[in-house]
Amino acid sequence: MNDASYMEQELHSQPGTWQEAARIGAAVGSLPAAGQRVAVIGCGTSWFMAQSYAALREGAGLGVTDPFAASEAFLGGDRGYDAVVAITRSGTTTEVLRVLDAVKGRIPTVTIIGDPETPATALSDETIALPFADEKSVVQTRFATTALTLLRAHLGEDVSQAVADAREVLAAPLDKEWVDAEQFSFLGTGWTFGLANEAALKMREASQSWTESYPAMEYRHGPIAIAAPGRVTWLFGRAPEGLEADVVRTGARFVCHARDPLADLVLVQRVALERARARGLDPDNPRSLTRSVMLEAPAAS
Ligand code: F1P
Repeated sequence: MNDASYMEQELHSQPGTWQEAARIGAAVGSLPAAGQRVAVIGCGTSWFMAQSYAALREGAGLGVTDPFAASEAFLGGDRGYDAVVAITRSGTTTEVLRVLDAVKGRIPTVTIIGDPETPATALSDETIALPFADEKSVVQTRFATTALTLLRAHLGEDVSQAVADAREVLAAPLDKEWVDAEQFSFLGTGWTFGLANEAALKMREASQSWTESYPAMEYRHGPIAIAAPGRVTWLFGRAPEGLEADVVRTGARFVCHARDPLADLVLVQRVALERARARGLDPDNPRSLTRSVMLEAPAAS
């Protein structure tokens, strides 16, 4: 892998970073306790990981857990949040910093962060640093999945099957049909809806591909009109009854694997990388994107 892109190197390191995160997650004491009302915030990829965590935590009966894009977070007093969990690889994303600043002293915050030497650390009551999962590529792969693995382990999940499945996915040949397809719709239910959103974003960021994402049961409520030969409908997790037949009838390719859904996201990362290569794009420096979005402070009046 001499001339491998950072994205390639980073996405291939995931089984190892997941194992490390699982160790930390199982022991960490700063994440919200069972029963607490929690808001989870992030931007871009980190927002989608927030969606997955929220569905897992609330689904496990551990308390109300609401995910927000940091720019659209409603954390007012009458919502009664006991804790805010922020997810940010860079620690410099303006919208995340604004939320941390706004709730300081009012709601306890814990930030899962890739680079702890950044402003988010001073603005957070607690941090969980994952510098071993930080990345050089603009397009995030391992930080996001490693943060989510930490959270899954903290919720009591055994992630060893996910690690094993990721290893398998990284060694498997890629289906050429996925590299050539005209369009992808990604679907999920519960925690895998966040993964579907992230898969669609990854393909857009790395390879400028046309992608969409929906809760699986929403797909028949209109978006299935896009499904056609040469296009792919990719479902994370279990397929709702009858969905596969409905998609197959359109001529689109239906993809749904039995493996751990987070490992299936690794497969999509690989497809995104191959599509970037096939189009002569540099996935480490995607068009119009920066490592994080840093907005200027409004001028003082
Ligand atoms: C979040 C993020 C990335 C996105 C883009 C801009 O960054 O939105 O997900 O790919 O590069 O930044 P962070 O807050 O996790 O550092």
